[in-house]
Amino acid sequence: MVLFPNFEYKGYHLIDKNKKIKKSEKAILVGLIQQHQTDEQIEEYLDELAFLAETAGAIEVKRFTQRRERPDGRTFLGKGKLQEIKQYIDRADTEVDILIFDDELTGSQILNIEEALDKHVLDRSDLILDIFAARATTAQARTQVELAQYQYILPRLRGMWTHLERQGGGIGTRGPGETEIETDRRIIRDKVSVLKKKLIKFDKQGQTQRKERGELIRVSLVGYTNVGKSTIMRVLSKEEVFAENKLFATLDTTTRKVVYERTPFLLSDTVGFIRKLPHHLVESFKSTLDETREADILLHVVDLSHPTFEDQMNVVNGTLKELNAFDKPVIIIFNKLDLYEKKAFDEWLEPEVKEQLLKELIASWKKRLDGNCIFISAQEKTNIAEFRDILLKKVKDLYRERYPYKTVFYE
Ligand SMILES: Nc1nc2c(ncn2[C@@H]2O[C@H](COP(=O)(O)OP(=O)(O)O)[C@@H](O)[C@H]2O)c(=O)[nH]1
Ligand SMILES: [Mg+2]
Repeated sequence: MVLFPNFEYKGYHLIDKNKKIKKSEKAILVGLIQQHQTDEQIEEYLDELAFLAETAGAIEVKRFTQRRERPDGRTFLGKGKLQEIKQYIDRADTEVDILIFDDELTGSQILNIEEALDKHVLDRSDLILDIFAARATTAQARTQVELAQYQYILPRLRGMWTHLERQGGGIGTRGPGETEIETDRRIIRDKVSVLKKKLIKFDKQGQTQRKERGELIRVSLVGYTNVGKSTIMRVLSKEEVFAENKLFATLDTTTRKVVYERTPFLLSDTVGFIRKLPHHLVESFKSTLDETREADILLHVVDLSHPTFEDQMNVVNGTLKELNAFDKPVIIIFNKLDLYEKKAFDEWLEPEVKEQLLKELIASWKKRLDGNCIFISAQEKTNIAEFRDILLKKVKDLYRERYPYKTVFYE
């Protein structure tokens, strides 16, 4: 019998046990800088990677970056940089358990770096999958994550086998041949097809549920992770929704019926987006994102206080395009106005000057977005009434457009 190389070995995922990062593991973060990126940008990206690592339970001890046209085929980084990292690891006063790369690496790149440094290596997709696996609580989310994990592993099988072979210890005297790898591939492909079938069932259940909601207008909160979607959901629907200062606190879609001025509509909160989201994850989360795809109005929430919020807006728009959910009425919700004010304005600034600066900021975005935006603080409940009015008007307009002869939903 062929041994399915399970990934406990040297830290690879064992799907059923998931969780690859152990609590408080000390991590080195590594980023490759492409030509067009500024130093500031790469710091922001690594800040995000650090936040992801922290969410997964690891602790950042050091960052390394390298400016390179493109990654090295074999080792991702250049030899010199690897050596520099090795020297850091070997120092007596440092403690390192793992390396986390901000990009997706190939199986053999991971293997080669692990060999060179004798430390576990995770790439960005690994890390995100790890977080998703830990956060998946419903059967549907678990199935979706598991599918994404298998699909991520499939092209990397050979690297993992080679891994076992080179490590030697106990797994068999000779390395696996094509047949063994082929057998494992078949096992994984079978698993993938079972999971896909399972997801189709969830899809059907979701479709039925959505059909039962009839003609209610559907509003969906979308946005980058940690921008305040769930907090806004809570403010608008006055119900307890889980919000947390962590990435991907929400993995499932929550839908609530909300009624303002006798106008009912459905409001949904769902998983957030992030840059370089593993493609398979987007694929397998399609049904969770159906609510977004089928929404009538999108509320695109933006964390105004984040230094790269415009970047994040582009990532969200790109993902929406990928989901075929781009072509809908959108209101941009610039959230965390309170935090923005704290960060952007000096304390001693005259209130009038502050007000003027804010006015200009708002005016310029209103102009750019054709008026379809609002600046709020969900936490401080600033401008919530105005936000509601804008939303309500959009909802009512849609009812009028869709059911011109019906008067029940609006005045
Ligand atoms: N300062 C500030 N923090 C906010 C605001 N809205 C949300 N947050 C915080 O941002 C974090 C992420 O919020 P959450 O609603 O979970 O974001 P989600 O990932 O988009 O659903 C939480 O710690 C919230 O308390 C706001 O208007 N101002
Ligand atoms: Mg959330």
